[in-house]
Amino acid sequence: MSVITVERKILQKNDEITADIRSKLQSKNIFSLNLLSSPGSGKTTILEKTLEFLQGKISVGVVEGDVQTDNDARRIAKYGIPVVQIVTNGGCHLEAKLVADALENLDLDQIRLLFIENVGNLVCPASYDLGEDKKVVIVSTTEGDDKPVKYPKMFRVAQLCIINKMDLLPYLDFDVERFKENAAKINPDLQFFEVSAKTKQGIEEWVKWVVEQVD
Ligand SMILES: Nc1nc2c(ncn2[C@@H]2O[C@H](COP(=O)(O)OP(=O)(O)OP(=O)(O)O)[C@@H](O)[C@H]2O)c(=O)[nH]1
Ligand SMILES: [Mg+2]
Repeated sequence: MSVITVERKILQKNDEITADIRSKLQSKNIFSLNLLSSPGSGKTTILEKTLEFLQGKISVGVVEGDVQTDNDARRIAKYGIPVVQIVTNGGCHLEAKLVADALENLDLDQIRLLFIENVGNLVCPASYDLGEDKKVVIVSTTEGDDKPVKYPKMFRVAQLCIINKMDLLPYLDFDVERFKENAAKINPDLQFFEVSAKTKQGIEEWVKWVVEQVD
């Protein structure tokens, strides 16, 4: 009983900070995306390829979330864009307070598009809004096409779904149509992109969608 009460309070506090982040980003006219997936589905690699396409077009900022290391922030920094690494020290998701602190370290007047790469985890991050405009769930073909029904909350809260590692399809049992059907059972409004961050297949279409949101 008391555990449930504490959990509700934590989420309530998160929602309060989320509202502050949302109004701050709106006042600066910044469009923001929260990238969510299991560990290793390709969040950072998709981000890297996206930044290649966006270079010189839109000013981007990135908040990286990881349990340990600043590896991902270093990968993103190579593109010469502002990036802040949050290390959760064991925490399995980003919370609004952490993102609010990270945003203090970015010059929001210089950014039109903000990516937040969440901690790799298909469960906990689904419960924490971060003040983002949209949530993007990324699933790679190596994970199996039943993930939407096994981890429904993530697919319920997301607006977009990127299916990554399409280049590996010939070696796997992953059925793209079955995956989409499973996802549609949870969230009929989910919009899909099929990409390979490795070969860049589908990245241009995804980037086009991103640019349209910012314009
Ligand atoms: N074959 C193939 N490999 C990929 C693709 N995208 C990413 N990878 C590989 O998958 C591994 C994990 O990619 P990351 O981009 O680091 O994954 P992530 O989701 O950011 O991982 P975490 O931040 O640790 O949760 C790396 O070895 C990538 O090179 C793809 O489209 N095809
Ligand atoms: Mg990563």
